[in-house]
Amino acid sequence: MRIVRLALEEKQVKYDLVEVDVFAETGVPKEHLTRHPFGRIPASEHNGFHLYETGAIVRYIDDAFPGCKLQPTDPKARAQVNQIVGILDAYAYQTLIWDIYVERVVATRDGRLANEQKIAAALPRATVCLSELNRLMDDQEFLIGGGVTFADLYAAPIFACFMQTPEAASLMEGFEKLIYWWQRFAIRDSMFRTQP
Ligand SMILES: N[C@@H](CCC(=O)N[C@@H](CS)C(=O)NCC(=O)O)C(=O)O
Repeated sequence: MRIVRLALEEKQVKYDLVEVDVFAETGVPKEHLTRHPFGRIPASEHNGFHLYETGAIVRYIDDAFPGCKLQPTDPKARAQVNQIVGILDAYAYQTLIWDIYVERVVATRDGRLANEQKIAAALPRATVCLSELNRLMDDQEFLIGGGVTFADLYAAPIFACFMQTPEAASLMEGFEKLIYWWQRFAIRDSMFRTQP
């Protein structure tokens, strides 16, 4: 959901946020299933046009509203953005968020023991994710190209959580480009304005 909010903020599109707790003990609120039949977030509505699925929503925002373009027009840069988005969705989200952040930070907050086996098993996968992001990114302020793209918007919410874990310090060692990117991106206005 933060990815969609970041896209709106970066393009300076005004929006109303409706918070839905899809993890509620009582289950996904019934009325939310009309927005998202699979009971997930995010879902969006613009002038009666309803969407769910992050990829569809952010592409619609980028195409339908003025402001900075979040996808490069150069075919190679565009493909690189899509590749990074794919890596984040398919591998980094599960590994860095569910296997490491949720077990290390959320579990403690919820008063349960971390699943150390799950964390240990995730560490090599985390290294592959981080090393690939560091290798594939440009040597600039943003992951790909000279401006914000979907690559940054998909990566930033994951890093905002993962960097809170004690594991992050050693896992990030040596990935200088990625460290520099995160230092710069973490302090953008859009990040402050979308803090959970
Ligand atoms: N393919 C969906 C995935 C959305 C998704 O999994 N959202 C998470 C929150 S980040 C969720 O709603 N999880 C609730 C659940 O797994 O029950 C998308 O890209 O929008």
